[in-house]
Amino acid sequence: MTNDTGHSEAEHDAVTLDNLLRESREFPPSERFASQANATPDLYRVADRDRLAFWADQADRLRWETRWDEVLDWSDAPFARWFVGGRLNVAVNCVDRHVEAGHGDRVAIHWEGEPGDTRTITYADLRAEVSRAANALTELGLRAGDRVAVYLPMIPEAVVALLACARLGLTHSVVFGGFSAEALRARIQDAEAKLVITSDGQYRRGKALPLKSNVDLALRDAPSVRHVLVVNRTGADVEWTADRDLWWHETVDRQSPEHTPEDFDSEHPLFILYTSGTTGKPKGILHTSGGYLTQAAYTHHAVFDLKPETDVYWCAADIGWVTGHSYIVYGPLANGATSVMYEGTPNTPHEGRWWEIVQRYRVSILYTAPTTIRMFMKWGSDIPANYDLSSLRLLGSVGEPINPEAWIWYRQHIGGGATPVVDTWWQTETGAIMISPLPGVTATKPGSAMRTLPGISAEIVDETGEPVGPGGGGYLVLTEPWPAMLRGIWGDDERFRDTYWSRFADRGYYFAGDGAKYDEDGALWLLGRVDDVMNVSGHRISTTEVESALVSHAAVAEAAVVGASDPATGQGIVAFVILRGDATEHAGGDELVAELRQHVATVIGPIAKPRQIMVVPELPKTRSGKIMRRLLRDVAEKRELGDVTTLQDSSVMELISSGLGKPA
Ligand code: 6R9
Repeated sequence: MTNDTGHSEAEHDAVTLDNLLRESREFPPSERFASQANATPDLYRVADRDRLAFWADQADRLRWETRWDEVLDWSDAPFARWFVGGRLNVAVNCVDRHVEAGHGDRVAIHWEGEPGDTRTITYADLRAEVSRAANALTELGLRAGDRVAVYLPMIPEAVVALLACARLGLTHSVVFGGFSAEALRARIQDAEAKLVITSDGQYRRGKALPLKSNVDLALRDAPSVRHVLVVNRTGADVEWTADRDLWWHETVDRQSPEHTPEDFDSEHPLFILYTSGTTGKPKGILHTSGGYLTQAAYTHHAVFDLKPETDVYWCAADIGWVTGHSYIVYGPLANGATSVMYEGTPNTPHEGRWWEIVQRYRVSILYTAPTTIRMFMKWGSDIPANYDLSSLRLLGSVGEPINPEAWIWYRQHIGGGATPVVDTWWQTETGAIMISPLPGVTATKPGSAMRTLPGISAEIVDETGEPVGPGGGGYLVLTEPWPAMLRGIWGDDERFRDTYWSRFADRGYYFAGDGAKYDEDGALWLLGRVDDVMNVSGHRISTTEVESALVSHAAVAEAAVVGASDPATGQGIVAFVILRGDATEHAGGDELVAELRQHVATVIGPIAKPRQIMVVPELPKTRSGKIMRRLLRDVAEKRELGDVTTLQDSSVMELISSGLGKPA
């Protein structure tokens, strides 16, 4: 299930994505935008002159109870310490200090539920709610350093839960509400969470779906959990375990709205967020407090040009994704922004739902993913044309490379042909945006993330770590530590070094796992993952994870999974399976294939359901027994086969391609 052909796979990716680089259109910033922009060209110069002094200036965006003595301690690399000796409270920075500065009446969150119910939460309301929740968690016996799993839909309590954890120094671990009970269990077990915060159910596509029932399943084997705090969202019947389960409204609402915060070390753990790796077990990416919040706040200010008094900002991500952490919760709230938060799907009850929301709240900044933009393109430009979108002044994209055509469509049909579009590259591991145009400064090319932000150092290097010049392609690396960088993988230092720091160990570079290329003008183009992690609608799913799920089904002997490029979702999951001897009589049977797809959805979550499953007699393997996914991808993408010389038995490809692998 692993492979040893990483290098040739990267070259292969570079070739297939080469057509992205034919882009010659360029959009310089308008005078009007530039004259009011938060970012200035000077930022690059200041940061280049003295990087650490630049970051120290950015840290001054925050309120520190004790100032730091040293900006960066890199003596124990790759374990960084930023703003050493500094102490702060993250929740106070996101909430209380805005109230104290006289902005208690400013709306923090305009929330809209899928059924159409709404809530308006000011900074003063948020302070009261976070304080109540913090008092409740204290009453439940939680103490700084304990882990709390959060498994919630996009409701205000999700934001409140995260901030209450931050306020108490508890480490939250958000698990996406679309993940299965199995996935939840693995994450709870790994972090040894003491509390799970969930809801009875969630609204999706006009239906109330259960959520707590997954928690009940997960907790059959998760002895660390003492309590489950349940938000009443849908009113559905739920099973109840006495002494363990508690209603949010009974436990939180009766608490005092006053809570005296403590301060915590700059390096106090803030959250763990699990992300796919190249082996089956998800990695718990660990983030800490001071450096993370500094970079989240700075990037949110500079890249989104936020003016807290006048902007209405909407990051339409889920809180279970790192984008939700940094750009729904921590960045915007640290900056005192007014945000929109929407619970449901974009086509419930109609395909204009988002644009209705933009019109209603006069949204000025919108941040979403290319997969969503492509879906809107498919639905047609006449839908957004029915709404007044003139309030929009900046658009952002994140999650995967944005195709130039989607970029152009986004700017034209959503941005009225006038707004800057910022394509932002970053990862769960980087914590905050790393590569992006600066609106008002950078002339953008559709499809390019352009260049590293001031204060960030990246390179594109070849196999040996040598930087490639203009026009060259290779591996994206980060060459200097940055404040929001991950501090490790929860409970697995070795895997942390191995995954990110061993590839270019002699140079001390962080290996991002993405291929990238400079065009002749030096603009940076991301080319997708070079490892075995797929990107499906912006979700990272490892091939191994899906393979393991397939192999866990009684009928499957062996499985190989590849991400094939897909016009709608970026990549689609295509699986090749070898059936067990006694199952071969249904070989290729539609029923079995349907069952296998469902099985993967149950084990990992619906997002990981393969688009296609082909039953094959053999899998292509190298001499050392490793599957050559590159060839399977050729089949999945209906291309001519690449080099087969390292195959153990080259005839297997004929077997697979000749139709024995019946597409289903
Ligand atoms: C924030 C986020 C990280 C991976 C990353 C890369 C891809 C994200 C991108 C992009 C091209 C962009 N990615 N943004 N690729 N252009 N603007 O997505 O975090 O879920 O950890 O995924 O997503 O491949 O390595 P995460």
